[in-house]
Amino acid sequence: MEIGIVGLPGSGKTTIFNALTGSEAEVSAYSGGKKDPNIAQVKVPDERLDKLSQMYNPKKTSPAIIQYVDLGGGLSAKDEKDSMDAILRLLRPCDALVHVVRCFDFAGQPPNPQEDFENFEAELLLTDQMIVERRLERMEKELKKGKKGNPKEFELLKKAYELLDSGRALREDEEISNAPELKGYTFLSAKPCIVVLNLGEDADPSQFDVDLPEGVSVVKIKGSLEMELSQLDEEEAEMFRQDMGIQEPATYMLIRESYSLLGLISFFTVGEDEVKAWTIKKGTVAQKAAGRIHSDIERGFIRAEVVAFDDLIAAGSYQAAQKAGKVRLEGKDYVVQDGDVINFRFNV
Ligand SMILES: Nc1nc2c(ncn2[C@@H]2O[C@H](COP(=O)(O)OP(=O)(O)OP(=O)(O)O)[C@@H](O)[C@H]2O)c(=O)[nH]1
Ligand SMILES: [Mg+2]
Repeated sequence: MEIGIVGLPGSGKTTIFNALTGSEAEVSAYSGGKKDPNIAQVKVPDERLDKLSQMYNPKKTSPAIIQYVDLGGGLSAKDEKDSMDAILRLLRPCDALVHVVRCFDFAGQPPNPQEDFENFEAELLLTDQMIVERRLERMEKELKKGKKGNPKEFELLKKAYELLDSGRALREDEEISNAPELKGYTFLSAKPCIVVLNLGEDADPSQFDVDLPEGVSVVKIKGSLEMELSQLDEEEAEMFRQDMGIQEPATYMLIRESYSLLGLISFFTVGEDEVKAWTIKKGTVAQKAAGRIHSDIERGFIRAEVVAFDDLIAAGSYQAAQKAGKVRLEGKDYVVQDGDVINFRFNV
């Protein structure tokens, strides 16, 4: 999974990026223009994977991975077409956006999270509207020339335009945000969005709230504090957390929120070589899930041998789970459940 970190200049994007990834990217005092994005990958923490790894003692344990991309300077560099295109190229593969909103005093400016949120949201909408407009114009020209184009795409773009024009994000419309005809466009406001309220170290989180449009979720993170903690070694960080009554690293909370917002679940494959977590959308059927591992396994799918994580752990071993009748054979249309341990049988 890939997540793009966006927000107004100086809102603390790089600070949050560092907090989430344990990186030490340079935090600028309002430098803006930096061109190169910061990119880092984090492992998705999952106790179930740890337990399976204890059971199998494999050569390799592979957690799910999230990649975070922090865009230097935000969207506001869009006066040059080049940089806008560069931003879109970076954000295209992202499954979701984290929108960082400043909730700390900066350079004598008190925070105004509601206004900041709305301003940046408006930038997202405007960016999309420009893309839609450009495309519609071109399509209309081609229509006049007698070219047919794709009528469905045309109709969806019109609908998108109206939505944006009324100040609403494309993510609010299920048809538009999922339409295969619009996949190629990288509409930023169509991506699921989590707002991170970036709080100062001493802030009382209950003091900050923002009214958000439908489908946008919010987490509160003390960015610079979490950044410092993430740069300590595990033990030290844990001591500080206990002292301060912080239950877990902010990154855990954000990952959970991302999974829930995107409707993601995990299944596991196990063996002596590798125990691995895989991320899929809720509702994915067994044959499609197999395709995450390899297209050959999807194509040659015969059956899925499935045992629920809890049943496997309760039984103590795979053989014991089989004896207890907990290992089922499922067909290609079986809907994979969170925590399923799956052995795919296939034939190529
Ligand atoms: N007090 C306080 N300051 C913060 C916090 N987060 C960021 N800052 C400060 O705000 C300034 C901007 O932080 P960055 O993380 O560089 O913000 P950014 O959004 O990446 O900035 P650009 O990339 O320039 O758009 C820095 O001086 C940070 O030290 C916070 O939680 N509390
Ligand atoms: Mg930055």
